[in-house]
Amino acid sequence: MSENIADEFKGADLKDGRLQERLLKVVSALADAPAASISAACGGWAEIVGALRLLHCDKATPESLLGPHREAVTRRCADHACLIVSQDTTELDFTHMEATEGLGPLNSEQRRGFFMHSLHVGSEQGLPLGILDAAINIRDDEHFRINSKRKKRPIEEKESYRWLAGYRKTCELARALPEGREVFSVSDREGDIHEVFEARREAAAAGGAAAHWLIRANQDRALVEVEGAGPARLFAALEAAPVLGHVEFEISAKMSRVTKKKGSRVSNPRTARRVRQTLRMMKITPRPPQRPGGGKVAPVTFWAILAEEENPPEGQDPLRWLLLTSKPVESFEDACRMVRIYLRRWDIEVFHRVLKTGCRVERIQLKQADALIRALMIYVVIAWRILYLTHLGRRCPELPCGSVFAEAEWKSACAVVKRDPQAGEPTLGEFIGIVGKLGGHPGRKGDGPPGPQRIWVGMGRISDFALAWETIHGR
Ligand SMILES: [Mn+2]
Repeated sequence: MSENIADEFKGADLKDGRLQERLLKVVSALADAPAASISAACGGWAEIVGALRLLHCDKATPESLLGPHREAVTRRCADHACLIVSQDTTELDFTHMEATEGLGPLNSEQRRGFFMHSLHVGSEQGLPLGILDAAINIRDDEHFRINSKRKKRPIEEKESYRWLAGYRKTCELARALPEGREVFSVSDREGDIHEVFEARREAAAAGGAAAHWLIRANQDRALVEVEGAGPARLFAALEAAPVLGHVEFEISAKMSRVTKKKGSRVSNPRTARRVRQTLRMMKITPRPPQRPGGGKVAPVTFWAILAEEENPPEGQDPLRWLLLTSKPVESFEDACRMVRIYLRRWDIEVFHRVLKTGCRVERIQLKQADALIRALMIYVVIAWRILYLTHLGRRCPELPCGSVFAEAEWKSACAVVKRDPQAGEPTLGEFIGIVGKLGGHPGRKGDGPPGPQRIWVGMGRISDFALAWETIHGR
């Protein structure tokens, strides 16, 4: 259960034995005493960054740094029947870190930074298993200038290749798993690209397992006309389809916060509520797009589900998603399952939030973008560990907390919070409550368990307590 953070970096192929040793030393210094596991990583990240200053070395590529973690993800995945790989892009803004060289424009030339396209892997039940990929894209200034002047082909369109690359990496994971595992690649509206629809057929033709895809539709695609069928456009066709039934789920208020883009108008903040959506479903064949050069693109047949909230509370926008999937949807239950899998996509938003707000990666001060990216690869793993721990605290609260935390951590924190240095070992659930409390979670009835951000802050404090504890009591 207590997987060590150092294990996530063991065997990093840095093509330099000394560098490799240094990386492991840094990471395992944190993983040994005083803080054996998670808070080691949290409390000691200044140390990691310090060490990364030494890693201004081309041999430590982002690929090689994340390699062992990726292997650990694959190993963990083998224990689960269904894996959900969500992909999404997040912007990392270093505009105010003037000293950093090698950054690119974000949505304007004045805003500097880069983009990260992540692949977050979780089980169908929501256990976070790791980050399969974190691909960095630094925009080229000249290219950006030409593109924004011409307004002919937005730069985003060219960058849409990342969704296809993400799907292919998800297929690689599917092929590396034991037989019988089901793997889904999930994305929001940005990922609505015909190339991805085609890619499953390509992957299947290449032999071995291929991942399914589940994508929220963005384009109102023209459909191949079928005699006697209804309207020939995607959205109208789904609206005209018969009602299959209703699906219900809870959403939290936070689910709207991160979807707003910087500088854009913020719509009604969403309230936490129970959502009831009406489901409609259809098998569809969109008309394939025209490719430059007139090459023929074969049509692809797949399934579409319209999930629509009919009675949202006053002042709230209805939740309405049109979902596309390669997974055959043959029943009402199948359609409900696709909606639930789509809801799991939320986990990647939380991951990005922990990375940015919790780990504050946008405040890292390093002279070169390359070094920044190396540091980021380590924070990616640390952010995942926070989510993993938060999840375990909720799902396995009865575990003894010593299975995840070092003795000095739980003993010192209990001494502070309970004002009783002799307190016995709490359960994981109870201890996560204590961590949250130290992180500013009010912990009143009805507040629910603490979220990853509170856990993050609480961990930082506990690592200091643990250090003091060890100084007084010895190891
Ligand atoms: Mn997105």
